[in-house]
Amino acid sequence: MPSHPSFPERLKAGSPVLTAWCGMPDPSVAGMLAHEAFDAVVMDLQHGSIDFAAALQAVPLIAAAGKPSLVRIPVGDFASASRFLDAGVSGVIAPMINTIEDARRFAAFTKFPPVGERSWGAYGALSLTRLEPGAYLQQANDLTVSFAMVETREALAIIDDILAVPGIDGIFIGPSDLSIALSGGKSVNPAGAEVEKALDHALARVRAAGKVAAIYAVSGARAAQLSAKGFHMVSIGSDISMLMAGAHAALAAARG
Ligand code: 3PY
Ligand code: MG
Repeated sequence: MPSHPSFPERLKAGSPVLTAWCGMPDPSVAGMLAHEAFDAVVMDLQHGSIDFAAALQAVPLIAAAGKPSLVRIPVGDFASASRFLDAGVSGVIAPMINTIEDARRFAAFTKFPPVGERSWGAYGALSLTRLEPGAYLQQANDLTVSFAMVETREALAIIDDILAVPGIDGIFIGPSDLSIALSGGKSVNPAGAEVEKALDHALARVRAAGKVAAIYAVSGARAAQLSAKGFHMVSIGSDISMLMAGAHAALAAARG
């Protein structure tokens, strides 16, 4: 069933959810990656070149492969978060959540009352979940996951407060931006010692809050390390990096 009412439960089920990460502009790329052995597909509207319309079109393609879809919205674009939930995504990742007010506003747009202020109009989600409107209204807040990105010193310092905001289901670490922040802008090193220490701290705080922790990994090998650390969801590389890696490997083999 393509509705994924169990996505939040799946996140806590034990083995980490491994997601594809798509930024290429054609929705069929996300649809095709959904047929690979990923557990879910994330579309990146912050840094990818996929736009709102293409990402919306990808949602039913991903669902047709029996997989949940998630989106990373552009910074502060909480209205799009609601529209993607209306279309039937199972999760939204909001970058640069650096204040409690950011977290509250994000939750307001992604959760129905009494938790938030999400407005009614979930037409794609009703189709994908096969739920009647009343049932969807009652269940929606628990069927979808709102991830606040923690990727600055400010966010790290108030991680407990972000996790305590009603409607924030978990945090998603951006290790590259975090490494830039922790080095005072000197370097980008998403697997450096300072980031590693911050990840351990963040994971401990998430566990204490009983919520979920997700992170971006630049490669499959890094994803294995982060899964072993205990992240509930790990997003791997990107469609474009996989395309380039495949091209390099094929050309290296062809040229001996
Ligand atoms: C980061 O590492 O900063 C991210 O946002 C992941 O793409
Ligand atoms: Mg980032």
